[in-house]
This record gives sequence, structure tokens and C-alpha cells, in this order.
Amino acid sequence: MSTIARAEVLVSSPGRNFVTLRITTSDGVTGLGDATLNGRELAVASYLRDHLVPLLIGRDPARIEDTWQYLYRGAYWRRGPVTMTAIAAVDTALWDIKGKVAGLPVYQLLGGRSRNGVLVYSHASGVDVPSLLDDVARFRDLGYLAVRAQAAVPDIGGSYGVRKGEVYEPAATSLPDEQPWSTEAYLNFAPGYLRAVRDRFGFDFHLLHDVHHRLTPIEAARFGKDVEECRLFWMEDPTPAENQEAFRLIRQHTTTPIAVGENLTSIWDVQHLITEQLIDYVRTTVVHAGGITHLRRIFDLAALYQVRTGSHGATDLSPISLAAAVHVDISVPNFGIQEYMGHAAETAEVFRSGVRFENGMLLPSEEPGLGVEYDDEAAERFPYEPKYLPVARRLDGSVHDW
Ligand code: EZ4
Ligand code: CO
Repeated sequence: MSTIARAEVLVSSPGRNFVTLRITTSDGVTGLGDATLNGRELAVASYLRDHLVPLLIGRDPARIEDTWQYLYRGAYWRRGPVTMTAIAAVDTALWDIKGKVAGLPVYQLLGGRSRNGVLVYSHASGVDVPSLLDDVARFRDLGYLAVRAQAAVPDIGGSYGVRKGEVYEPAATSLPDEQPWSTEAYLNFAPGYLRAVRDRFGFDFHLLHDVHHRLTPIEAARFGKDVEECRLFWMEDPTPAENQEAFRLIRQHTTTPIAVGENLTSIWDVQHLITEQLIDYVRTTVVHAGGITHLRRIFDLAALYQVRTGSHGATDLSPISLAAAVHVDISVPNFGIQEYMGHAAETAEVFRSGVRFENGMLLPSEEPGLGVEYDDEAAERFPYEPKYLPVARRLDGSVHDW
């Protein structure tokens, strides 16, 4: 019987920090899993190195479900981003190995294609409305069929989602950047620029917007009503989701679709949102919600309630996560959309991925497994650097959700 002979935790920073798990079997087959938790990377690296790797050595790599149950139930301590990201890395690497052993791309193991390609959206942004409109035009010219729009709110300096360089990179400082926030200024400004996007470009593409957890439920209800005429594909994270019941209030007021879940880590965290039909899209991901095994469980629950998928795909999800996401997305019946921001050029030097972008869609690699390779030599040129996500403060100095 083949066994797990080795499991290495690889930390590198090609453009940004990534934690990667590489499992090698006694037959010499390797599998990769993403273990990146933005701003808390080394906690997951330690969880893997100090607590999971010793449990993996000697196990049967083919027993993916059993390994998942063993690591989840065996921890005794349930859920949470560090645990679920570590389990996800193991799970993803084992699916990669299973595909390579079978000689099939992972999506074939998941039931094969349900669609021709994976619809993606990218991030347009601007420091003001004219530059946002230029950026939307740029993404439409690149062939995107769906675009997320974010603009800096005047007079409050830092707004979520506004790109400075080539790629939007919020975790950019060695200590958290403190950014000002005003709900009033945002609510006065944001609906206007979403209308400006529709006025200029019309309705023949999907328009998305990320509120990024900044509003109370009643404020979010007002925002959703204000932008109804823009026919958004979704408003994302209108209010923090720890209290799932909060979304009932938003729902009572607006038909703007709602997407939640990028920072939620288990089926239990989205159970009520899904079964009460409080959201339209579930944004849980392979890397933060327990791997392909657990994500499919979430997506199957969602399918029962006509909730579609819309997985997180920001730059802090490595090309391994993106590849795994595309294998899942192309196979599940209730796929909605996939976030796709692309990565810095350095990232592609370390992670060689077979995922392709064509006509607004992503296509999976046809290579056995996930179709991603990790270049150790290149990785050595990019050592880990501590980086934090920003913190938001209201104009009176109190901490707000970032
Ligand atoms: O802020 O991934 O929809 N995308 C997002 C992201 C998140 C980052 C946090 O690490 O909200 O930009
Ligand atoms: Co988001």
C-alpha cells in the first residue's frame, strides 16, 4: 500500500505571502494544498508542521474522507479559520494526489463537467468615478463578462477595494494600516457610482459590489434598495455574518441579491443563511472552508435551497486554491460565479498553473490532479515577510469592521 511519506510546509512570498503544503507518497507522487490565511500565515504553518504532519506520515493517501473526519473530529476543537485552513491544505493535496494516481484532472473525479467554462468576475476600482469608469472599460475590453466596481469615498482616504498598483493588495504593511471609515459618506456616495457604471456601459454585463462587512442590517437594507435599479449581480458581505439572522432584516427590504461567506469556514457557519434562504450566493472557498471535501458538502446543501456558489478568489488565495476552485466550479450543478483577481507576476514564477482565461471564463487544466506545480528554487528568492490586513476606524477613532 502507498503511504504518506513526507509532508512539507512551504512558506514563500512571491508578490505576497503564501503557505503551501506538499505531501509526497511512498510511491513518489506529490500533491499540493494551499494553507494561506492572510495576515495570520504562520499560525497555520505551525498547525500543520507541529500538529498535523506527524499524524499524516504513514497514512493511506487514498482515504481522503477518512483523513478529513480524523483531522476535524480528532482535533476536538471545532471549526475556526486556522484549523479549517490547515485541514483544507491536507484535503486539497490528497485530491491532487488522487487525480495524479488516477491519471485524471480533479474535476473528472468530482463527476466531470457540468458546464463549458467557469464564469469569473474581476475587480475594477478607482480613486474617483472617472477612473473607476475607465477601469470598468479596461476589464470589458479584456473580455470579462462580470466586473466588481469599487471607488474611493471622497474625504475619507482609505476605502476598501481600491487598487494602487497592478494588483489590489490590502495586506501591504508590516503593521496594520489604520484606515478611516464613514458609513454616512459611503451611503451617500456608493449608489451614485454604481449608477454611473450602468449609465455608461448599460446592462449587458454583470455588475458586482463588495460592501465588505461595513454596514448594520438596516443600513444594508437601505443600500440594497438604493441600488435596485442597477440590477447588481450581488451585493457582497453587506453586514458581518456572525449573526446569520441579521440577513433576514435585509431580505425583507430589498431584492438586491446577497453574497456571503468568504471568511466563514464551515457548513455550520452558513447553515442558517442557506436553509432560511437569507442569501443568494455562498462565497466559502476551498482554502478556508476545509478543502474540496467540505466545500462540496456546503455547495450540495446550498443546491437544495437554490443558493448558488460564488467562491472567494482574491490574491491571497494561491494559484493552488484557484485551480482547485475551478475544478469544483466546473463540476457542481449550482455554480454561480468565481472571483478572479489574478496574481502578481512573481506569483507565477513559483506556482505554475494550467488554469486558462478565455472569453470571460476560466478553464481547468487537463493535467492529472490539480495541474499546479511549485518551483522550490524560485520560491527561495521570495522569503516570507510579515504583512497585516488594515484596520478600519470610524471618524471618532473607534474600531469598525474592515
Ligand atoms: O478583503 O481576501 O472579495 N474579496 C475580498 C478580499 C478580502 C481579502 C482578505 O484577505 O473581500 O479582497
Ligand atoms: Co469580499
